[in-house]
Amino acid sequence: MMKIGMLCYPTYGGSGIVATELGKALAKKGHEVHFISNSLPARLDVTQPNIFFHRVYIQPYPLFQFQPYEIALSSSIYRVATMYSLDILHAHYAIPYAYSAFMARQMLLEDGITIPLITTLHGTDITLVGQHPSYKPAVEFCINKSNAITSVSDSLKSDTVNFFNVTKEIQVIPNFIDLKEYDEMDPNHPNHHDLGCWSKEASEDDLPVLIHVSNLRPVKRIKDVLEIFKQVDSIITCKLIIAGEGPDMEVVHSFMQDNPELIPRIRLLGKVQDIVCVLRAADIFLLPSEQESFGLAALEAMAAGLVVISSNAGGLPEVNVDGQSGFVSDVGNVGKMVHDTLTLLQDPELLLSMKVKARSIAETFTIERILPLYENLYFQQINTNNKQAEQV
Ligand code: GMT
Repeated sequence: MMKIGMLCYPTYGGSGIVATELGKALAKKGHEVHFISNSLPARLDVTQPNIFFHRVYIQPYPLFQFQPYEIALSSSIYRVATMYSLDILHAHYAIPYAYSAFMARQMLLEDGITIPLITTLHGTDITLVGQHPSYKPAVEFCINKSNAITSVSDSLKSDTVNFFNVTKEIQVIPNFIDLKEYDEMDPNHPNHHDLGCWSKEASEDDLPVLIHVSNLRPVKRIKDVLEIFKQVDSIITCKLIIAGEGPDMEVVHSFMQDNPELIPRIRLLGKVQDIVCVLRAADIFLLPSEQESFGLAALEAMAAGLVVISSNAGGLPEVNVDGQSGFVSDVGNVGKMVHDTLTLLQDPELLLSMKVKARSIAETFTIERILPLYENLYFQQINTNNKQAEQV
């Protein structure tokens, strides 16, 4: 049994979801998992055995124009590691989690405690924000100071090596899903479109449903989502669900104002708790992102038996296999994405066979396959750390 400090964003973003699902699976196997974050991670239930949550409190002070979260986070990590004798720290997303974990590790060292740090790189910590001169030197530093580094796709690994001077090997451990949550979603299931709280309402008129799930940041190219919907709808009447909230919600609102005839067929759900339930309502998942290190949202859609129309950004082609689970296009090639969506909607047999294929590809990314990769890495790092401690 290991005692693991899981450091992650609590929000609906993919890195927090991966950290939470990983922690939950580790806890089920008997490991003690301590989540450290500024609020309770979205999918975490602290009443479950072996799960602990430690909130990072930031003391407001009039002198601070910006609240120093990184310092409060380092103090929390230090405190939890000491109180619970943690064996290992796992930081999800370099900024600020790997950086604050490094500081906490240095603080622990002063007390004679050595603790290995694993950093999982998730995406824009490398491809976007992490490259900004304000962050780049610190990101590079904390990557190199981690005892082990993992990335969620081959593409993100090569981006990391290309953009940063990385002195350590990066292990690719792909994201995963818990298929049990999707079991009754098998597209061959007789009630496939009749399950859940939302699907009935959505399918009462039997129109095909397109869906986009994201935190609506510019990187998701929401304009492309709306344009695909508009062009497809002009040929085959369909509906669009948008789940999630974010800065580009304004883009959605102005599109709706400019296209009032489409308003009845667009459903904005905001943040959604049970995404599986919502995916049940849809046929095709749209993800035309500018950057996407992996595309967990696409994998979740595939597990729910949806076909994916995506861009070829980053690691997306590693998840959405072109011509099998969906179709992949160059970023911004809305014309091809419209064509591919219409091809599917005009050929129900093709749509169904690709739904089945999407689900079977999703079945290669199960928690059962991925969990041992993380567990082995933890064991390795803890053993190396113990051996080094014995030699001192
Ligand atoms: O990197 C981000 O923009 C945020 C991050 C998140 O927390 O949502 O998303 C990234 O990590 C996910 C989980 O590993 C991946 O599935 C997403 O593809 C990735 N997002 C991007 O690369 C834009």
